[in-house]
Amino acid sequence: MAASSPETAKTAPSGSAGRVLLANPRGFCAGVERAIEAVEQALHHHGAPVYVRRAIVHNTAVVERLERLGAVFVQEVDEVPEGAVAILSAHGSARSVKHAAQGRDLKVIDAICPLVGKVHAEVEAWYRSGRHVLLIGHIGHPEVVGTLGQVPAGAVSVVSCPDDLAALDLPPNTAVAYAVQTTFAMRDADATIAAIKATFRDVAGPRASDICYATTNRQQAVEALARQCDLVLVVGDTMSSNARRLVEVAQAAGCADARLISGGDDVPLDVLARARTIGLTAAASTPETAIAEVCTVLTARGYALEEAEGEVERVRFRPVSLDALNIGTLGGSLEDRLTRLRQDIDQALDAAIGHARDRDRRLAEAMRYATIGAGKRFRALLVAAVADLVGGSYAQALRIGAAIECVHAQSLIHDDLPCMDDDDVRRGRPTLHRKFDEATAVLAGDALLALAFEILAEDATHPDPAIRARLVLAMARAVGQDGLAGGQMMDLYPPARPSAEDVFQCESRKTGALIRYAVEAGAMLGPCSAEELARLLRFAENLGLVFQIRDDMLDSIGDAEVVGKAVGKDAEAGRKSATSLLGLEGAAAQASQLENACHEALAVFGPKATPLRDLARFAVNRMH
Ligand code: GRG
Repeated sequence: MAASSPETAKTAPSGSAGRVLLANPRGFCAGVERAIEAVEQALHHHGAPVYVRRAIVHNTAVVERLERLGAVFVQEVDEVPEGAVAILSAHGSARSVKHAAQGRDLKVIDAICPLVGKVHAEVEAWYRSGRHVLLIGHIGHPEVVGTLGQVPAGAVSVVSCPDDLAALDLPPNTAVAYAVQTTFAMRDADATIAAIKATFRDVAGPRASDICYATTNRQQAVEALARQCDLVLVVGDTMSSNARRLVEVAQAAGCADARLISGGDDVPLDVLARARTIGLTAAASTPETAIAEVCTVLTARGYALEEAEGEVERVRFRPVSLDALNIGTLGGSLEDRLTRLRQDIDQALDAAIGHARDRDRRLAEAMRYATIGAGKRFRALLVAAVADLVGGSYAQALRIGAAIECVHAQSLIHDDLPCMDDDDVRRGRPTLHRKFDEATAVLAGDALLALAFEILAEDATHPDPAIRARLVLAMARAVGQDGLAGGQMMDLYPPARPSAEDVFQCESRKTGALIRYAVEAGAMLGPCSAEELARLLRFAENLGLVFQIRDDMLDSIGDAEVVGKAVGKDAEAGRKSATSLLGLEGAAAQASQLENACHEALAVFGPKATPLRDLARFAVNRMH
């Protein structure tokens, strides 16, 4: 609260000094509220202390309040005692930070704002599709540091203004993509994006702006009122990038005197005499108490408060999952596990395809093109996670994962052929028949399918021949008439008026079968009771449907660059899908119900099923 100075102690009549226009919206955004709540919840569940790497949000008052509740703020995770709870800030963290936390066996909660997470996913997808990424942001800002840390060094260049482009050593024919720090100034980002488009010939960018809704709304709100004001006060912390941007926006909009203040104690009393109209706003990380303090000081000086019209914000995020506290023996966040598994699967596939000199080199090259260094590896991770849950071997799970990836790749190659979906782009690259030719695509698919069965049948996959036979049998069923081939047939030749049940059957075979197989195969690697198996299969059934529904939704709402393949094809072909049957909102609601059913099926497994829960969450929210 502001100290009671002689000036503030006297209360002047309301409106005699002028008016205060309160910008709308102002103050906390949904991502900030969610991150602060994550610390409070972690303290509630685990007791003090919990450790927080860096300021959870850029506001000293928020940090000090959480410190009083028992949070300990550190600069790096190596300051956190082994095994303790470590919370990562809302600005997002580099992968190396999570690896370091994993190395210390910390229970990690990632309080990253979901909208920053979206930028991370985009940057990774662009990097994986071979583009150099230009990140429009402020060098050294934690969000920028975290985003850079999602991909190898050198894959992203940070630019903050058009002039920075000249310093980049990139020829104009470089394929680039841009991403933007979520709290960047809109006007500056627009200028830099225009300069990028003028400099490079092949430029990709996000479908919707990366600058978050809260930054956009607060900048627009202060811009709208700044012109009428003699003074604009932005309540926020000097650490806060979005707070500083609000001052700049007010100045650029024509207010001669715009200042950043931390709270009531900081109100510049000396300039109030010159200010009849004061604009008041607050950064997305500023607590309501600080704004209220300023209002108290100003009303005591005779100003009347007036709410300006503005956007009503209804954005709410799901709370940060406290499940993430249990890393499980597979270790790390979902992204970390995926990164590690991708490397291991790539190695396993490379070894399985082999480098024999007496074999056809073009065929082997096409098989590698279709399988190595691409794809999310969702199904392989699923096998590994289920194997881990039942105490099975990672090496065996890896071989089964590689076999599944061969079948999956085969189905994608054939699906993309002109006689089926006729696609030119897959996983952000030319489809196999475009890169090679149709005959090679058919034969590479055949050879990959054979390779899958070869891997499963080999001794190294499991010492027990009966288990190997079951693995082979279940795979044959997953790809045949009751699986991928049957599902694809229903997709290509649907009944004249397909019912919801027809669509369900088609998707359950085309997509669900391989996902069910991944779970079933993983469960074969360790002891599993009949009840546990039934629950895992129920989980798999729901997960397969969620995965396909999200696929249908991405066809409507996805960005081709991020998804890695053409979008809008279902509508173009008049194909019945979850989205056309239920509408976008209905499909999202259905996906959410199915995700809940996944979690319900896993409930008995406790923390050990965390990686599976992460996969269900990923399936519902994925953008690619
Ligand atoms: C396997 C014998 C046999 C025949 C195949 C062509 C065909 C018959 C089936 C088509 C199956 C198909 C393409 C289903 C769609 C499944 C789906 C949602 C694929 C996308 O999977 P992601 O998102 O892809 O996991 P990435 O690229 O990440 O691996």
